[in-house]
Amino acid sequence: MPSALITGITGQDGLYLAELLLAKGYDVYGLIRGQNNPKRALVEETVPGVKLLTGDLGDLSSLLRALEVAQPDEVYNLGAISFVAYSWENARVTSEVTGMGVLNILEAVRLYSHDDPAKVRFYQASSSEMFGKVQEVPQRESTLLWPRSPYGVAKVFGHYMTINYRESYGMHASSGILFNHESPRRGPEFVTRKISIAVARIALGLQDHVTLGNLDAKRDWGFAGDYVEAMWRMLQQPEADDYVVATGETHSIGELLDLAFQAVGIDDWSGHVQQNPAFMRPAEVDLLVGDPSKAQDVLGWTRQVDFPGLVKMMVENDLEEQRLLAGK
Ligand code: NAP
Ligand code: F7E
Repeated sequence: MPSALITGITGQDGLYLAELLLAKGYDVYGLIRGQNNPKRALVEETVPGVKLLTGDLGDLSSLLRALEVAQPDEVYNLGAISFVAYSWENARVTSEVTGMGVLNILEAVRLYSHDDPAKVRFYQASSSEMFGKVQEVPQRESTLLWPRSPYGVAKVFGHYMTINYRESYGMHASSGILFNHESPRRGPEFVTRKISIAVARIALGLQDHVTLGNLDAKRDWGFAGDYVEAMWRMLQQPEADDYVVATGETHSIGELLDLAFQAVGIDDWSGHVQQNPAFMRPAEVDLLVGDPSKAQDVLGWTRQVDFPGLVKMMVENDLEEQRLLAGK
């Protein structure tokens, strides 16, 4: 039975990846931080087959201990401070976890695999935020990186460190440059989930409006369940490499609002949406849209859920959740 260790097990992608690997017969270990992590119960309930190990990406010795227990064939480094807006106010801690944390886990894997550098296959969760001020459209693996947020800068560090460990030590270390991917498990601070929760609550008469920032922002949004499949496929390749994972389509916040409100039968949402500069960012990324050709050709990966299907899935989930919470 192959074994895998996932950092970021309490996050959106950690849960989907754990489900995928358990279904494939893996022995799955998840790294969980803190003495009383509030999301432990969620992980235990959603993926009861996962064995939780305590550790933190900032603590090399905890990572070494986790590797010794899990004896993994594959390590998926999904742990990060991942909210871009937060990264401007907390640039230092974002750099330490999202950037230096990658060095810590790479170094732990290198030390653990000292007898055979390719013993463990390693996945790094890189991001389209690394493209920032985009240098070409669509963005592909060879596009020059120009990050526009402390989060993006930290991800660039982790991305190049992963490539450096592959080239320096012969590690099987791959980096997935994933564009935005969403789901009913998305954190409520991200715009898709913020909107799906608000629309559900508006439809149920629990609130009147939602306050957003830049409505002109555009993103290449896919479904997280599809994207963890690409992560796994990367680690099944004979050679480690880097891949863009995206839909190849871009949509605005306005289009997202159209679809979300349509899902609850509201055609004109103008009275339900307000704007507040507090949700604007010091710098925005430009036209983010990825070219997934390499992932399609080499990994045989294709997305299953399209943008309207994703928005409908999220709003329907939040209608159900908010109804239960409100006792309706
Ligand atoms: P997420 O829901 O925000 O999850 C982040 C995870 O990182 C959580 O489990 C969190 O644990 C953990 N974490 C935070 N600080 C840590 C630390 N010091 N040590 C160990 N773990 C720590 O993120 P996601 O959406 O699942 O994304 C997974 C990864 O892909 C992240 O690296 C993200 O940056 C990257 N990514 C995401 C997207 C996307 O659109 N979702 C796109 C590209 C790349 P706690 O619960 O304890 O805080
Ligand atoms: O913002 C605009 C905002 O916070 C999307 C992370 O997973 O994907 C994610 O980062 C857009 C931005 O995601 C609000 O200005 C408008 O242009 O949902 P988001 P993100 O910043 O794209 C990348 C690929 C990652 O790697 C990250 O980890 O939406 N926007 N109004 C707003 N965004 C938020 N959050 N809230 C608003 O009210």
